[in-house]
Amino acid sequence: MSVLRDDFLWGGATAANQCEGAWDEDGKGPSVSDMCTNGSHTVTKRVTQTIEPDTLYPSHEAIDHYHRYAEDIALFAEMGFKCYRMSINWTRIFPTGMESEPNEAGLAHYDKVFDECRKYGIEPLVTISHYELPFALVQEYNGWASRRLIDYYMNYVKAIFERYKDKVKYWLTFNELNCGMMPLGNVLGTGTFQGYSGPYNEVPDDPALRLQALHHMFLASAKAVKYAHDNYPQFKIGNMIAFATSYALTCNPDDILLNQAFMREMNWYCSDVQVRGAYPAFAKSIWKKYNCELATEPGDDEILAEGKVDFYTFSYYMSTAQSAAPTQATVEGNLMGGVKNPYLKASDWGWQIDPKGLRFTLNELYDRYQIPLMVVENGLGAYDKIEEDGSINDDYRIDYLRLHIEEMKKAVEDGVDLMGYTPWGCIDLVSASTGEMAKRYGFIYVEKYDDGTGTLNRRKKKSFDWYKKVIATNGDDLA
Ligand code: BGP
Repeated sequence: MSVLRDDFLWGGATAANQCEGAWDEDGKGPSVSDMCTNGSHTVTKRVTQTIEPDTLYPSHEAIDHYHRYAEDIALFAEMGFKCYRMSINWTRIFPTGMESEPNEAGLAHYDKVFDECRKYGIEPLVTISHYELPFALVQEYNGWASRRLIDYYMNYVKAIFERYKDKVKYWLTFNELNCGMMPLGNVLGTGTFQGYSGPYNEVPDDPALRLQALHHMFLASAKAVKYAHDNYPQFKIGNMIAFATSYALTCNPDDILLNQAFMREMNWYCSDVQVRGAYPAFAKSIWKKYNCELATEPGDDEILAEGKVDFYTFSYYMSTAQSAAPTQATVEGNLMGGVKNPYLKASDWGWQIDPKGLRFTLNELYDRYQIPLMVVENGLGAYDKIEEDGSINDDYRIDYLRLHIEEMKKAVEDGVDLMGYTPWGCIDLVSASTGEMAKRYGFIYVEKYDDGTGTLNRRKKKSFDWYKKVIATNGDDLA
């Protein structure tokens, strides 16, 4: 008997900007991701204000999912997916974000994608905004720094809710909202890089402005939740946090306090607002730390209170540690900082692998919030090799996923209400942090390479059949 629910949402996750390509087709406008060049583990990708000639912008073609969605979804169905987490590219629906009417060609595209999912009984889980802010809103308003964006976001939300009300039940308001807590979030998260060109992690940073931008995003998220609850009672709306699990490096009280502050700032600040509908008490200390005089309007508290999410989702790849001692070596990772944990090994990209940290995190979250949880990103970015016989033996990926699923099951036995699991990049796609293709996560290999070449053909990796068996046994057979 599986410890997981009978209706457990097994599946995989992608984002439009990292897989669709067709960046300027059928009326689509440029998004913030379309202004990012390629990069690598060692060379930081750049953001540009105009499209530079002879420069590779990986999102422009990506893996061409826009034209190959039917083939890709058929492969997901073959693995037995119950759920496909994907995003709608905002700029297909509103090319600049500021139009009053949506672009019919863009809307029609996602009708086809959702119909294709439904054909196989796959439940779409749609991220409304996954690093796809219309670039025009950066040029015009400096992104979410402006309160005006709440209305533009709501125009978009209303258009897609109404259009897809019979096809989509599960929605996430913003991908990894808490990346706005980090300087790295300026480009893909808050869109606060008006006029800036250069390495995407070196945008002149104004933490107070990011906190203000986040306030606008909290309001936008809450309004979307309330609008759904009022008009589409069948919908379930979740948040999405890049969970930065962190431990005190030692039991030195200085490390403990530092870690507590880190967890509050990186995780609980955004989570508490979206789940509890109000800023936590410690928010004041964060505003003070960053000299932020948060500009609010009468009624904001009510908006937040009325927009509590129905379920909590997060990405989990790694954990980190905090030390008050200045000499510790630091770690790399998706958005987070911290020091090396001597008990953990790291991936090729320096992300510290910590399956038990997933059990810890699920328990921490459920203790705090008591609402259904879902792991909507997890996985191992790795170099894959095609053998002479054409096979790809990604045992390292199977090991990573197996260990995480085992810990997920233990968390369920601990009492956590877990809805589902959608590992990241179920098909190889462009890396968000580096712009590479070489950092692969998929069960499906895509013949696309870092120089932009490749046939774009798909082939199954060893993990494909493994995951199919995992789903078929509802997680019982992980061998
Ligand atoms: C998360 C993002 C995804 C994704 C993933 C893996 O932060 O939500 O968009 O790409 O991390 O990160 P990367 O692509 O940098 O390896």
